[in-house]
Amino acid sequence: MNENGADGADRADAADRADAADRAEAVDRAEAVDRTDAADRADTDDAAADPLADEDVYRVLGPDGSPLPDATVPDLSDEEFRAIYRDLVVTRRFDERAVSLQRQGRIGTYAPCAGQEGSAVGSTHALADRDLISYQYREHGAVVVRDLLAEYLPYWMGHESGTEAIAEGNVFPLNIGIAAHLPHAVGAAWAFDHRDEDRVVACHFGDGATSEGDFHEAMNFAGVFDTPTLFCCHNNGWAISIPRERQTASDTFAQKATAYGFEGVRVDGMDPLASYAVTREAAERARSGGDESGGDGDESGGDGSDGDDPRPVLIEFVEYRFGAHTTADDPTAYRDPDDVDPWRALDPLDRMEAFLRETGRIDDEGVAAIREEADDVVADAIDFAESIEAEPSEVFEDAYAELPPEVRRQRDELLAAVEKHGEGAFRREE
Ligand SMILES: Cc1ncc(C[n+]2csc(CCOP(=O)(O)OP(=O)(O)O)c2C)c(N)n1
Ligand SMILES: [Mg+2]
Repeated sequence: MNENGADGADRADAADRADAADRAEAVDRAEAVDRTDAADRADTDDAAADPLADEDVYRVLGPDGSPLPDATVPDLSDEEFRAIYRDLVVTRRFDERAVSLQRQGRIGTYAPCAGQEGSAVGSTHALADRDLISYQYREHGAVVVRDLLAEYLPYWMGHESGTEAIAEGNVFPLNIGIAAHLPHAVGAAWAFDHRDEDRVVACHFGDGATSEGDFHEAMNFAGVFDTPTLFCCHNNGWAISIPRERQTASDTFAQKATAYGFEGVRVDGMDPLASYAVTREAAERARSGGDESGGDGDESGGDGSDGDDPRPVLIEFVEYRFGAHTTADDPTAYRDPDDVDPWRALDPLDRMEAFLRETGRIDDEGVAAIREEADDVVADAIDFAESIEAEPSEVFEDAYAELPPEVRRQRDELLAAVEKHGEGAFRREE
């Protein structure tokens, strides 16, 4: 019997009935989820509406940039405070221009970081240059602090050289496969420990990454083998359209460290000075097990360590992404634009600038000079990146020391096609 015959019609009917039943069940399930959601939202709405509601989040600066009454302001020189502000401003300027370049077709998809500069910049200032940074794709501020913007921007234009160059500044290539870089970061930290190199790894990832197996495997390994790893979890409230309350039933992301036998701390990621202070302390703990930073003499460290072994730390940076997930995303499809306003009031640039002004470390002229410098640094990076000639065969260069046969075949095919059709056939017409 062919598919137009009676058997076919019966089968189609049966399939329709099954579909209808499935749909009814799916609707029931969705309604049940919605009901639970509504109950959950009642719990979480307070925190979303008031970013300052959580009291266990470490802060140095209040929302207006004044140091909080009980806070310890990090012991930095005026120059160092201004350098943090300068890097925040460069990162914001880079972000604005990168989004604009994408809209003009001059770079590919880009992941904006506005709102999240404080954690990336503050935490990187707390590290030594020799410490390794492994990041997801939104922590551009870390690259700015390492002074690698010009080398890095080409990545977003499709040039492999962009990821190769930043390795020189101890920054691993960014990672799009969520959480896949965490085991590598832990491996690098373990190697530092084995070689008695005094280096830590700061590994950045998002709240969404904590739902991946790689996160748990990396955390477990780090806890068991005492690797000097800082797990920098950027809780920006969203993993694309998935809100934080659908990501985990844990109260906090920091508490996940408890299960792996090490410490987890929460810090305001929109407070650059708090991000600095917490990372500094965590890095000392990761280097030495904390003894140098005033340990209490408890040999066990209370966390399964042997006293002066390096210990990993999980830092939960509580923050918010002001813009879209990437330039390919429309956040109005899943969140109310008004929800962003309470977080905008905590803008890390405004708070840092207010702090510097209030403490007499900067004036109008100083702010204007830094903004001008930021415009220039970013403009120069764009000029540099746009001057690079595309070389498609670069994609084969840096992943393997020796190309596997299948990848070698693909490279040869590309080279043969370039030979046959000429380079121009592979370049975008201007
Ligand atoms: C293994 C894997 N699964 C899914 C995706 C698609 N994806 C890209 S970004 C993203 C959300 C990640 O959210 P989060 O870790 O919170 O980082 P954020 O984008 O908020 O900085 C997802 C699911 C991916 N890149 N890799
Ligand atoms: Mg996120």
